[in-house]
Amino acid sequence: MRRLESFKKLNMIKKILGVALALSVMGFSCKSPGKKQTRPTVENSSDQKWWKEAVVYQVYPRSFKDSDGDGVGDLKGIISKLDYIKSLGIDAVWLNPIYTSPNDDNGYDISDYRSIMKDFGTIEDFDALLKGLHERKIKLVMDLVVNHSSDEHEWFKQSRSSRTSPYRNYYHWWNAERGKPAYRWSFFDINSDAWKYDSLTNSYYLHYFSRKQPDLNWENPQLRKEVYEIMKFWLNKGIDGIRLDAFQLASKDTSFPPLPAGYENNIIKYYGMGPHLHDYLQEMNREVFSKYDIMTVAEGAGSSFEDAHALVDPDRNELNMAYHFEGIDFGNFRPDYNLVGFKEIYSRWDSAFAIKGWLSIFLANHDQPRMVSHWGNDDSLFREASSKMLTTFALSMRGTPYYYYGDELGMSNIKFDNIEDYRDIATLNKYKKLKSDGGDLDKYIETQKRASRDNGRTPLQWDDSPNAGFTSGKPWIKVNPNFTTVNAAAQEKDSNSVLNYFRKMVKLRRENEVLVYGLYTLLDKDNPDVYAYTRELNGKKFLVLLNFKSKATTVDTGGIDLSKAKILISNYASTSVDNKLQPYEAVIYEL
Ligand code: TEU
Repeated sequence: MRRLESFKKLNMIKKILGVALALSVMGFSCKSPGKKQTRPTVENSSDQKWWKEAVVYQVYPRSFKDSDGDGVGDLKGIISKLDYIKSLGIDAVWLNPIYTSPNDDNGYDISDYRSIMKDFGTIEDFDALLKGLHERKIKLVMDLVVNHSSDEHEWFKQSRSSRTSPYRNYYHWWNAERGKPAYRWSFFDINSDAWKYDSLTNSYYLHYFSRKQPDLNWENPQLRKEVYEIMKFWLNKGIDGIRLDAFQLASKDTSFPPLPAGYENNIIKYYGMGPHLHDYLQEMNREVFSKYDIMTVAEGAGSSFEDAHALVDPDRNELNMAYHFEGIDFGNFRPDYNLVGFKEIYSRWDSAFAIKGWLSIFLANHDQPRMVSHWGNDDSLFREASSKMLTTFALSMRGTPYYYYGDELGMSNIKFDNIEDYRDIATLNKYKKLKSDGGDLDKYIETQKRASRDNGRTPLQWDDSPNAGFTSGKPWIKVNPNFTTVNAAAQEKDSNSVLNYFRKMVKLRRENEVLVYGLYTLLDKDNPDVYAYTRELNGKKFLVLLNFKSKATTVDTGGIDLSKAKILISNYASTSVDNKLQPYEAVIYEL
């Protein structure tokens, strides 16, 4: 019944948006119905924002560049590569967490929110990094993990010390004399159990992620105030944005009622968008965000368009943008993956945000396998062409592109054969669980070659010297052996390299507002091989053709006249202006 209602609501929203969109394309603006336009325009200059126009480059600090030979990337290492980052043409850097942490989950378990992890350097290094970025006109977005902290955070140490501690309610506790709390599934726990018994106070605490990542209790106004002060600490240093890690999980029904069996297969529906999430975000906006010109983004967007809209509708004063997982979860390692479905997902989300709100576009991040292995083809024959094709997609869609370090080189999955090579708690703990359940471990290792987060966390391949020039010591995780051929130094010298293609594509986006704000229209939607669309703004119209397959194919652009089409970018040395596409060919025409 509830599903039917929300389905009806969704259709209604779709209809309203569809009508509004059609009106705006036909020349009627929602804001000024009398204004006649023949083509879509940016309705209002206040709708134009730097964070919509930015290309965000994600740096995984542990693997970017090590300056002191301990095998772990660090801030000084990033500083030494600022000119490289600048040379990419990107506008903002998103840094994964760099705060003090025991590293149970590579920094996503923070034990002090105001200091820098020893492995990464000092607060002075941070200040120098921020200065270096700003001198190069690059903004910095920090990753803030406040759905949970580390169990080694002072708050948690105090909280667990006694039931009467003033910090007790900073976390979710369940007194054992009430019996065992209703089961909660955990992402990283060896027993998939999010309640951990603590004998010290004869109570259970909640941890949706690992045991060392207890969930913070957002119901507690004192905790919220502390978090806002932490945000101000970094914002007052001059950072330009905040990514809120896993924040859709922050609000919980604290009566912790039993949930239906198998609910963990639809975890966001049950854990996401809890009862007070919007209250918290509105308060956060009032207390913090509204006082700075910053970009704010939450990881996760609930499980429907309504959820996502509510997070980013500018009239609600919560966040600037969100990113949804529907696209990224539909990988080519899934048996049901197909390009028609992929196109349908991106088109559906685009249409839902055509009028209001803003999304990001990403094909990889630190929780995913490498872009080229996931969506393209990492065989040496096609690695370059398919990397460039995917870059064309990520930078020509509407939405702020988040581009993951190393993808600009076409880095691919490392595909470890042995569990000993893995470092990620997600892979390791699932392995342990499977082992104790007597599961098929070989099969598991095979799936991890496609899906493990460690595939995307190997060191950046700078050159062909030992350890790819990442470290003079022993890297914390193995370097992909293909670094001898796939590396930045080699690609600098080659004007047709994946790296130089990325730079060209960033420049094309920067120079053409149509790629940022333009109306997106899908073409040839049932074509199983080609993703084709137009982008249109202020009389400018671009056609994007992307062959997602390793064979030559054709596309039906519905009668678009290509006779005057100008090639703006293409990933092949020779591109014929017609409806034929070579394997993994990508081309953008101006019509
Ligand atoms: O990820 C939250 C999230 O939803 C992930 O659990 C994702 O589904 C998972 O990584 C897939 O294996 C964020 C961070 O991006 C991730 O790196 C952290 O491990 C996690 O939060 C806990 O902080």
